[in-house]
Amino acid sequence: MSNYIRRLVCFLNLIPCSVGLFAAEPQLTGNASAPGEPLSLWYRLPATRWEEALPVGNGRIGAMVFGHVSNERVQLNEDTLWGGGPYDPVNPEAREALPEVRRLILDAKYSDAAKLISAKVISRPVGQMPYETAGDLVLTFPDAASVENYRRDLNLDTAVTTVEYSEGGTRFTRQVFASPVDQVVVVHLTADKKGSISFAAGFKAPEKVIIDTESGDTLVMRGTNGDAQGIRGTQKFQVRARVLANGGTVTTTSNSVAVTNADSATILIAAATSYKNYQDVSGNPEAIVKGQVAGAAKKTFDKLLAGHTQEHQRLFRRVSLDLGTSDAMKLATDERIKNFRNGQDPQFAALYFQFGRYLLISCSRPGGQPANLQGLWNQSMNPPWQSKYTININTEMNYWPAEECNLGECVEPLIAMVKDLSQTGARTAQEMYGARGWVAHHNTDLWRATGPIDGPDWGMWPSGGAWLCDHLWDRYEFSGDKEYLKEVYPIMRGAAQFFLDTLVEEPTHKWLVTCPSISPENQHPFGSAVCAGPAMDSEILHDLFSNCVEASKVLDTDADFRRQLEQTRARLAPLQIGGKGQLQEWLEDWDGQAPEQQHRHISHLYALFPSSQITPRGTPELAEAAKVSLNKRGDITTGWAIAWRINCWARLHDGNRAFSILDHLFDPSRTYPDMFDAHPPFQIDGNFGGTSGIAEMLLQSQTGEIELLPALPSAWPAGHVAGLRARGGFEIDLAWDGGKLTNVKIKSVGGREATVRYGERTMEIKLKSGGAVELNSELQPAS
Ligand code: FUC
Repeated sequence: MSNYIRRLVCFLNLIPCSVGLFAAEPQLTGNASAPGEPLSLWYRLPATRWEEALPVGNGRIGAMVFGHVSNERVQLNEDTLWGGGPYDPVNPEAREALPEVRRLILDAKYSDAAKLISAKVISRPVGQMPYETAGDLVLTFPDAASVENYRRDLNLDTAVTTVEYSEGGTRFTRQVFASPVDQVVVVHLTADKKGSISFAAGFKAPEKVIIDTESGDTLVMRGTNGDAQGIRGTQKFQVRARVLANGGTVTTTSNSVAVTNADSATILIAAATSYKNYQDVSGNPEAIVKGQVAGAAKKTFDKLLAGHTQEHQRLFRRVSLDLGTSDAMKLATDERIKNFRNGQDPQFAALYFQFGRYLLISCSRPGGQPANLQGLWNQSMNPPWQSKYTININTEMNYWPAEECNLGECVEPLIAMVKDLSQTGARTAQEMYGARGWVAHHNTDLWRATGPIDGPDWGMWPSGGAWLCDHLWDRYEFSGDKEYLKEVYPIMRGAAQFFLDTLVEEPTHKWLVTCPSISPENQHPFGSAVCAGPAMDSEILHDLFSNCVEASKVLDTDADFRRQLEQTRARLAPLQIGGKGQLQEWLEDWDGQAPEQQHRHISHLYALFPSSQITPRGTPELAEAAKVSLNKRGDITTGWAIAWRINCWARLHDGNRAFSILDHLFDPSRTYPDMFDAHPPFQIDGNFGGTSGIAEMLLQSQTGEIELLPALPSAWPAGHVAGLRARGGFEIDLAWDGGKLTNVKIKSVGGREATVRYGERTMEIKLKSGGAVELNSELQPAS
């Protein structure tokens, strides 16, 4: 069958359309003009692979748009579409085995301990459930001989992705966005000549779906989620696309909707599952998506677009960043990534920063699921690491930029997940450890599984839930909202309670330590990662206990528990400096003998970032030790691990070192053409960690002071940032020139006092809620 006939057959819906089968794209000339828009990603050609497609999302549903001319692919996601169903993976043999595991570890029989953990402690099943794709919407257009002036872009300010091209003298435009207001993905097709819009829409299905049409204009995909790890898929899901045309005709076959000679067309796509919460999958996706499509269909396209843009900009426009511009920004985005190492593109860092904020707004909004390993965007039924929540670094990193970059609301899905984990984790604490409180190990999924998974060297780590509690406290630190703190305090308290019940006394110093545990996911020199008292655990517990102590004071509650925490905190293993001058990763000085000296995880550096237990001014010896450890680990590693190092060097006030590592993050080996971070493969944590790193270079507030330009690199001699947030409830605008602060404006949201620092100079400020002050480079009131 010739290509032309195949395409005609497809267009007339005689056989189902699918990606690949009719993917003959026309001859194409890209747009050579240089728009130089500071807040757009743009390209001269369509995406040839998923990591070139552009993401849109409303926090719950998302799409990856490829921008193909003849066969457009809009890959869809819904954030509760995961494999399996409610399950409890706790290994019933764990509780009896744990005393023996502890004895083996304290006798230094680490490999034997690891074997026993594999046999009796690791969860059943050994893995957790995968996040799944919701399939593709495929649009097939009539043959085009040649196409000119092609361009596609993603505008971060409007949160709309647009494809434009000219064909036979007609200019075609396709816009796609995911509306948080109307809960639909909207695809809008127009042309500058009437009657030019003709296409057929179909779904390309993942497993177990039935595709149908309804009401003469609507495509419906009904499905069941996948089984995984022996857990049956018990969710139903539905994706529904209604095609509305202006002029022309709309016809359907059993599995496609065709539009012929319309002036314009709008496709409204809704997606939902039967997930109500981690224990209940009795929802009615059909009722949900029907309601959403019907609601959106009542509005004009212009109204849908205006509502969407306004809601996006409410969050996005809170922060602006200018690091300077150059001719480099006139290039297409993929070309800028390739060229970045040649220097002279300061604006790319600002674009990366704003892309990170765009991604967080698009994948983590109140009411939805938190950002997983790929945020919201995944084209597979079994993505890398199942695109779960890896809580030994990756999930936390996703939320590092949130508060500082003025997106506090975006943390709400994470807080809701931690609340769920405090319930499932209470069962795990009780059944596995016979302990009160709650525990979560190194991973979780939609079903809030909290047991140790994968194997002892990855899963046998009890501090995931405790680390997540940092974000509960940070929300209070940045907002000062006591009502909120009252709600989350019991969750923080429960996390601390678990450790009060399970810490063990190590024989040498009589410190209280976690056991069994690991320093994620690094093997020590004795044949395993399993150990007692890795530094990271003491550091996390130090913060958890301190935050609970502070919270109980703010709320004036729980005095006995507070005392218990203070006493236990005093007996945690301290930060130690090893024989090579390094910050020690384990209880003993094993660092120099560990098999992977350049391991991607820098778990013991938690004390430097995200924690503030190590600071250059407060603990200079430890800060030096942290430098030794960071230098030994090296700068070049996986995407997220590079991002962690940027934040650490910013905390050490070394802007040029932080910038040189940023350079590695922007390398094509770590940044895909669509600017998604490459572990590789795609993992979104590097985007968020990089965004946080850029913010940390400009502003820090973890020591009780608001520190301005603490790690400004020489590559950004002049610039301006507005809207960053500082702990204590402050909003900061600052400008600099010649590498020096020129002025700063500080607005108080919470009405608290603050010390402002620039280099060695400090200034006390006292502001009422809503009050603002402007200071000059001397930190004196600006005239
Ligand atoms: C941790 C990391 C890996 C990867 C995975 C999702 O296990 O060590 O590099 O990021 O999470």
